[in-house]
Amino acid sequence: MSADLMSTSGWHAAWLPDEALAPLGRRVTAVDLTVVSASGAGPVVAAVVAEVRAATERSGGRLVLADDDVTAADGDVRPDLVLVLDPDAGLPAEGYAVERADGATRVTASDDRGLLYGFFHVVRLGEGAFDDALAAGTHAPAHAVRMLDHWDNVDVHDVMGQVERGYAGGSLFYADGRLRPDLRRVGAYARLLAASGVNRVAVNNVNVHRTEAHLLTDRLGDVVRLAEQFRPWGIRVHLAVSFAAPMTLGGLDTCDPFDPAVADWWADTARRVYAAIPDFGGFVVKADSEGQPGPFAYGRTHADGANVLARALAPFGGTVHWRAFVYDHHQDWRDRKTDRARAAYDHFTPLDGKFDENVVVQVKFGPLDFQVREPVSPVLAAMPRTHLALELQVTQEYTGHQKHVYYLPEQWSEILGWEPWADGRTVSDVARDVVAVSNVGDDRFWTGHPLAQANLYGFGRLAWDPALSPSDLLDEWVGLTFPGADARVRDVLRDVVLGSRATYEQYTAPLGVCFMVGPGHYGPGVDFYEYSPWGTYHFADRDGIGVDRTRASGTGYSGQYPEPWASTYESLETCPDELLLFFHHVPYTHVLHSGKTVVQHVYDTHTDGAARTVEMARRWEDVDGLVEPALYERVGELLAEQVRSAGEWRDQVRTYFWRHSGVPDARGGPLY
Ligand code: GCV
Repeated sequence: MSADLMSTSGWHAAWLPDEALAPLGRRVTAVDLTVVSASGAGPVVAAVVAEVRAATERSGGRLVLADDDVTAADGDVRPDLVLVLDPDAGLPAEGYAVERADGATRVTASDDRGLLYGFFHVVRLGEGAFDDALAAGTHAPAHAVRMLDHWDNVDVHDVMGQVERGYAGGSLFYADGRLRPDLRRVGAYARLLAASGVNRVAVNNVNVHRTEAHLLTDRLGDVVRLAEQFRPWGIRVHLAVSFAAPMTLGGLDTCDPFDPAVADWWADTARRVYAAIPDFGGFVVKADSEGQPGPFAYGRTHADGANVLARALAPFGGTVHWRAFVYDHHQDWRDRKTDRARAAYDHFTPLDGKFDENVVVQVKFGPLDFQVREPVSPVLAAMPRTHLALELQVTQEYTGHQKHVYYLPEQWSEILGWEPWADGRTVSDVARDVVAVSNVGDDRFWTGHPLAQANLYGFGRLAWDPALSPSDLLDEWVGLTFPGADARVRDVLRDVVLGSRATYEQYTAPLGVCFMVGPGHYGPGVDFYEYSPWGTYHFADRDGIGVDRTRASGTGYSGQYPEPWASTYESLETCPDELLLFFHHVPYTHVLHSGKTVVQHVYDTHTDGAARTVEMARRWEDVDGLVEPALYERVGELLAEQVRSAGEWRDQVRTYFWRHSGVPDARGGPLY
């Protein structure tokens, strides 16, 4: 462990400690801007050059800036690494080619961001980047838009705080009701994101409150300043806007998308935004959802609503990310017909083909809300004539509030690789963009739980290459974050982190039951949502449990899937165990494919999952003295909380099933 894991700035260096750049920094790197002169190359190239300069100054290597043939540029100095920006190289946007020849590694890109990502590719490889066995290849992102949405408020919200669903302290951007005067940490954040592959950031909460609405107009200067921090790292900023802005900010008496004055207001506003931020990314909109205004008030569709904003942005190349998270949050638990899971599909699929080219419909990965286990949203398979974004959550709203170790790439790679038609086409193939809600705050470790950094890093990397395995990704993150650490650190981290998604699922809501969470979405609350207006999730009675979402006898939700999934989910015979209670209401004694009854499965998984957290906490003690003390202590404290909380989950869920079913635990564990 080294003290430099904590940078002198006071925040943790995450996956870019100086040591991680040392293999490059010890060598001679030539940056070849033959075609694009260094002065005309722009801020991204300048950032790459500054990175190389800083790394070589720290570690004793050398930077050679060449504007012609670099091998001859500096007498007899032969570069170990040549970074080439050549717009005529014919490489894909943001992509780069890597090759090793004559004792030098050469990275070529056709655009500045390609150069940036090529540079970080070299950093990731460490010493391996200078190995003559280095494989040649071209790398390019699978998704052109890899975006983090911040649910940050400027003003502290009375219920949701500074960052809605944030578990890592305050906002990096805002404090005391305004933009932070010192934005150096935002620049450091942007650099970390660039190294992971993220290229877009939305800088405010999709629930746009009064103060935040003004970021679009008279507080636009704040967005300008944020964009300045992100720009050198190839990241464009987006803004969440309120559909009612023409009224609340513009003084109009309507926000009807068919009213010409409304369209003019949006067009004029977009013009002003682009005058101030020429590379502005666009708007993110939550409309007709959980109290946010939207086009329904005027009898218009979501396509009508999205398109009026899209037309304002189109002349400048901007995009509207329009969220499909539209459902009735004033349900009556007595009404057994309404099924929240159906809502996004019912609202949006009839509009397929009606959205403008620069609208992206942003779809949560599941039909409900970022649960531990949901089927993948059928909307993703049902809008072939619409650009779609897959929305994930890095912030651990339902997955342990960054107090529990929950390695999200294990869930995301399952989702990205899911085949809606079981024919080789994946979710990653149908979703043009990949978006996730950020898990970052002003916490010293950025993410509250230091190990949750692996989720943030993993998001960018998977959005770039969905085929990366979560296990390889973890090794990559460990290699960068703990460079030169004792081999035991890697082994312990693998033991603690890999499989943590399955462990969390074991001790929380079983078999695809959702929302068994308590207030704030933390800890067990088996019936907390059951009689609430937000939807009903398990229908447990003395005979059985689960939501009947079949076409035959239930809400018909299974019919929203294409084949073979519509039939697979419909039938008790073929429905996968882990989703059984999402699709079916069954007796407690129903026998799973695993051979266990539902109730015994619940008893066993909860006992085993909670026991596993004890092992995780024990295993962490093996790195005492091998990692920075502050990080060791933080993880240790949080693991203790995870053990406590998992025990609470275990006892409440097991006891609930015992009291409802009357079936004893065959393994004889305690029931209360
Ligand atoms: C930003 C869930 C969360 C809300 C969030 C909403 C959304 O309902 O609990 O805090 O609001 O999702 O995605 O818009």
